[in-house]
Amino acid sequence: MKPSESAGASLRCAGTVLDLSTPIIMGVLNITPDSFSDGGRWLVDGRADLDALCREAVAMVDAGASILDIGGESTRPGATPVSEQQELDRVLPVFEALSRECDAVLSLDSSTPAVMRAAASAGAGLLNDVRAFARDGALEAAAELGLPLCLMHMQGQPNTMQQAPQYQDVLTEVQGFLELRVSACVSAGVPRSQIVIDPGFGFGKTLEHNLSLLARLDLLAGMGFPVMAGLSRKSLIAKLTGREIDDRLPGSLALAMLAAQNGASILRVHDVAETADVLRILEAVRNVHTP
Ligand code: 7PJ
Repeated sequence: MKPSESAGASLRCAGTVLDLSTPIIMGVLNITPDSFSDGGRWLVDGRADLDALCREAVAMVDAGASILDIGGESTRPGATPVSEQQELDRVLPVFEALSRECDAVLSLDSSTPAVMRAAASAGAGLLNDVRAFARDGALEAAAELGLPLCLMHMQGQPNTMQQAPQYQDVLTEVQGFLELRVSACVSAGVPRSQIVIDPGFGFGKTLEHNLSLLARLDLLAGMGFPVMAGLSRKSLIAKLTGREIDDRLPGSLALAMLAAQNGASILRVHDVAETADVLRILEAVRNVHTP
């Protein structure tokens, strides 16, 4: 089995170097009332429950997460838009607390330049944007902050993206979009070595589109950037297995294995300990010496 094309890559995350020579895990912490899987879990009267979050964050890190992804905007289809102030109120205290309490790279899941700047000051080590830094001012802010960036592909906007996703050729179009965003980043002064790409599973994609992207994730890995894959608990699992959200762990693990095998370097997941087992098994098979 071949490791990813970008094996050997590393990311410089505000004081920590993330080694991507084998796939690593990003644990998801959504500080929102309405995210599809952990929505409402961490918010009490509109504010983050910091004690509970710190316990969960430490548990995720102990279980094998190298990165924690913290977001204050739900991007599920039909989610209510969030204001800049609401996003700040939700995530900033979390960055402040977790940068003291836990030993992982903290990633911000946001498209909003002011939130990027504030989170970076409060300890963020990576910026993850489902809109690939296309919002006004986002790319400038990101380039100035000097953190690694994850560029994700999305067709359309969250509230309508799942209505009728359409592609002539999903692989070529996603790849073309990511190439354009990489060029924009490089022109803005972001080093190529600080860029991560992500096909955006479930963001303006039918089941068929998601499966094509997963089956040929090696093509994206071949672009020479580490690939992030977010498949955990997503609705493609429901379409394939009929399972409700709480019963999607087996499907999530199968998808995590396939993504890592096909070249993903960062797995964005809710179930960290279970995904860590998957990666242990994959690495053992990759490292076995066969005649
Ligand atoms: C993704 C994400 C993903 C990246 C979400 C959820 C839905 N960021 N943010 N990739 N999905 N980079 O919590 O699963 O797939 S929000």
